[in-house]
Amino acid sequence: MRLLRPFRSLLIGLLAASLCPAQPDPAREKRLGWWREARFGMFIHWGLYAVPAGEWKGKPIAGIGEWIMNRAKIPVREYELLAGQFNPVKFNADEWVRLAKEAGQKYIVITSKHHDGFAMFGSQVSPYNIVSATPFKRDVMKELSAACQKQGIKLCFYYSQSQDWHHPDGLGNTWDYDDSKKNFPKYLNELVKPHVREILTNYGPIGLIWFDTPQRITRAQSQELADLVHSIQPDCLVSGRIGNEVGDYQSMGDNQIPARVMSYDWESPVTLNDTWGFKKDDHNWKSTRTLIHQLVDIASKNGNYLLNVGPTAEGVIPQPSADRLREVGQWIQVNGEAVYGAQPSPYPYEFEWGSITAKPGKLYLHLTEWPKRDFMLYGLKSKVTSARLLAQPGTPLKFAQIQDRTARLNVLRITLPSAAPDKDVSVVALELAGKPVVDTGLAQQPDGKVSLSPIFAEVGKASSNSAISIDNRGVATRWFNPEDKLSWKFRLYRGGTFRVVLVSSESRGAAGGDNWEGGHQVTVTAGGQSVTGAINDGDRRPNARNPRWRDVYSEIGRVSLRTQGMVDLTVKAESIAAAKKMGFTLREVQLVKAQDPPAPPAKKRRR
Ligand code: H79
Repeated sequence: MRLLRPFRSLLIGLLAASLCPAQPDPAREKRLGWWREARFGMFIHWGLYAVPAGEWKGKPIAGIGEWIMNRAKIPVREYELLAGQFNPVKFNADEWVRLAKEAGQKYIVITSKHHDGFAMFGSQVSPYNIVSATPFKRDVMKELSAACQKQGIKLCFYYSQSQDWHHPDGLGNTWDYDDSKKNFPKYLNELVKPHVREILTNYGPIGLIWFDTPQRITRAQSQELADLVHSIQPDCLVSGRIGNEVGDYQSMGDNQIPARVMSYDWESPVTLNDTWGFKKDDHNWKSTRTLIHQLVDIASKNGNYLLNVGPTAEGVIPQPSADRLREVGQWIQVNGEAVYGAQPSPYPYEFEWGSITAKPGKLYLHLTEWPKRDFMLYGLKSKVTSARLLAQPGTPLKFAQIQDRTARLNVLRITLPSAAPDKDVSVVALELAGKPVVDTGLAQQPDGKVSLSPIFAEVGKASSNSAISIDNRGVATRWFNPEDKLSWKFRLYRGGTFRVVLVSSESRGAAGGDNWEGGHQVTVTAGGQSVTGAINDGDRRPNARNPRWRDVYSEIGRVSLRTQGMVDLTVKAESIAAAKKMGFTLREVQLVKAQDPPAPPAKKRRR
């Protein structure tokens, strides 16, 4: 059995390869060329919802701004009146496009029609559009198209194909229209397809159509829409949210960044504060530091970063957004080489110190924390021929590579200047002799720490009723059955005493309020030793990569691991508290080197 194991996985691999031949569609590959190079785009949510800006009849409406019609259940006849007030006299297409350029963004995706059904382009299909229904009367998309062509930015359109709260047969409006009477195909044929034809015909070359929330749409309907796009502009991409997996690339959930390198093309749409469409009371801006971290983290995992701005009803991109975008742009001025056209990290897992991107013959180490001493990287087998900071390209860095065959350990040690050249992310560019070859197995890191994400765990479900699943953030969710378990194998290089820390995660499902549940008793078994302890709400910190969902740290005990080599680790719950229906959400298991033996009691030391 043991002997057979490698062959078994080989067989499964071969079988999988033959079932899903890695045969990329040449037309799609061609379409994806510019998009893979771009890595960073500007999302713009702009529509009638910018007029109420989060407030209706004197009351603040909770939630994302562009949803105000739905959240406040505003009747169509009332919401329509906003068009008469929409007069964005400060709108200047050249300025918006210039801001995107200054930020280092290569494409703009703007809402041509959001769920509220109002077309932000001149249309012959329906008078409910910016040219026919507002005092402004200008086709802002024509102006943006001209500005984009002049400044070399790809213009792209968001289009809500399923939800349309204005059209009687569109989805989502159940307060004006009887849902059971809706004729969805009629809406698709009479509004969506003619609209899509217009936005692909009247505004020059379009980079992509960003469809969203594919509710109720059948595979045939999604396919027909994608075919329509490609028939008019063969080079125009279709986002994954067209539904039924017919898009050209995948879209992550809103504000979600996955926990690992993905093999496919993907994009994360991210808000600068907590809303997409402008809300006057939302001042919860992400820091520039967080934005740069997200940019490099996403690139390191094979994705694109689509960062949103929500202009006001006057046509102004809020100053805090513009300031941050320009700061990101300054960073890109120096470090863009490590982002544009970057290939993902050769390591499948995340590093606590930052992220890695690659190019042929090159690796880029994006250091979000500046090391106190030398920087060390384990597992790189390729020969490094040079190292330099992108911020100081004239100064080669000293480095050494050590290979320990018995420990199966490759160490790269780089000597860095004492101060970081950039306060947020400093990038070390390595030149390699050949392709990067790395040890991809889970392993202890140079600081002695072992971090294990559920995304790499073997999931042991106790029964077919077990609901446990691992989301894209790497969080084990729906863990209600204490018989379920997660297990990992990792390589230990240096033994010692380790604190066993379980990092739990706030749930992303629950809307508002407290969305975390603790009180579970959990056992971790590592190298044959078991410790049991409680998941408690002691220490909550924003997650560096997904700041919307905080991490909750619980230390449940210590284990002593002495021997180098492969170690088995299993997490199992003894009991799970599930009154709030969240259960045990696990984002990571950490073994942290206990630095010093516990201090002896104070009085003994003194005498
Ligand atoms: O365009 C942005 C969002 O308006 C759109 N996608 C991004 C890019 C989006 N459409 N639907 N959703 C996101 C999911 C929406 C969920 C919520 Fe709600 C809307 C949570 C709060 C408001 C629906 C209404 C669920 C609870 C209340």
